[in-house]
Amino acid sequence: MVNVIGLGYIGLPTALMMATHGVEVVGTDYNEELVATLNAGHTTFKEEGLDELFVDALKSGIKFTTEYQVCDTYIVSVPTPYDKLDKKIDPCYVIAACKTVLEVAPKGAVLVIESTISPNTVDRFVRPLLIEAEREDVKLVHAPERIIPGNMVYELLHNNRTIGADDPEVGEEVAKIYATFCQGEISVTDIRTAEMTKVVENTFRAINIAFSNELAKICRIGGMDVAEVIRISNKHPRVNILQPGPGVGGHCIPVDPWFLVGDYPETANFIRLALQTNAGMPEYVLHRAHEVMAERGIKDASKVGIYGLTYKEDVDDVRESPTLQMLESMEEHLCGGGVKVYDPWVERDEVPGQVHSMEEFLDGLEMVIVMVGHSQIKGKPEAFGGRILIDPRNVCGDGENVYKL
Ligand code: SAJ
Repeated sequence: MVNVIGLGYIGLPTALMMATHGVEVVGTDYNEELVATLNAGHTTFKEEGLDELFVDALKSGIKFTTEYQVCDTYIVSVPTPYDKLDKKIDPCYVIAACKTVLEVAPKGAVLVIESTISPNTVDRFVRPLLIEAEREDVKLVHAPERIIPGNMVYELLHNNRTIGADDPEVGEEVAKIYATFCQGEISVTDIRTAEMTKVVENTFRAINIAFSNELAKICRIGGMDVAEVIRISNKHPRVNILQPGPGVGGHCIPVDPWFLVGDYPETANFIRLALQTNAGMPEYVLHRAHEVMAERGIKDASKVGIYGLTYKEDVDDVRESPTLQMLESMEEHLCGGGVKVYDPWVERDEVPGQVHSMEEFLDGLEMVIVMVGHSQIKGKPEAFGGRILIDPRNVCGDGENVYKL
């Protein structure tokens, strides 16, 4: 039996996927409300294909509880909060979960950590727990996740995976559990390499996006269309530039590369610069909006609204979102407070000026900053009723009222 600890964005779909592929699974979360919701037959976040998978997993007998189970394999997928000032992860939840596992795990159990951790976290924080608890019989594994919000169910089935283990035989055993559903290639390696690959993958993406954001700025100064430049450059067989945008959000791409900068501050200069470039984009878009306001004679900031609050399209996750970063920087410049914000994916109240329908949002606005390209509006600029659009994600087509980055 597998006990998945932490039933959030990663743990829940992973537990469901295992359960629907013949693995006996119990999902554990310390949040009683979340467990009650799952036991009442409801999922806890929106994700393509998740509800269907949930129904199938219930039929396959998955159980949800707040208790840790006695079983052979534990998969820890609790969040790893990030200290914004320190630029380091805080492994407190991973440590707490591992400690509890060590209290209940039978001799020789396998403890798999799926949570994103910075390189050396297992050596620095988890291994000492085993020594302290006199539980060196427990076998440690790190199996970092790679699924992308918005396409999680598909990617769980199809992505390649990495399994880092002290003992390659244990790595192969864990690989067999993942192979029940994973159709990708599973690479077995050591724990430090697995920790590093996870951070490297997200750093690669952060740098690529930073490059395209810098290209957008260069093209603006040079009077060129960055989308066209990137489209044609990407026709080269060895070039694959990502898209510029209003900033980089989520709990991974703007966060994980800082682990390398934090641990290797003298060396990771290029990575630091990429992160700073991305972090400056919400401010750059705001500056662009002010330019257009001046050009179009809009003097009253209350005529400008922000569409999109999530960190990217068609997800309900707002963590580190460029819109939140922009609102923060508006507050610093004392021009925030009450700017209208609308996001069809976010029903809960997240920010002061938030409204909950497109109609209410557009009422009284002359200009909209389109921060997220949700399907609701992608390729449909008419959804904004002819208002002036600032379109940093290039999702509103061309027109005299559409201003790109
Ligand atoms: N973004 C751009 N331009 C692009 C692509 C993305 O500006 O061309 C922005 C998005 O709008 C968003 C941010 O970057 O604000 C991050 O979004 P994303 O879709 O690139 O990535 P995440 O954070 O949803 O998921 C990433 C993925 N990592 C990689 O692709 C290397 C995913 O596979 C990981 O599992 C996930 O991080 C994670 O949990 O680490």
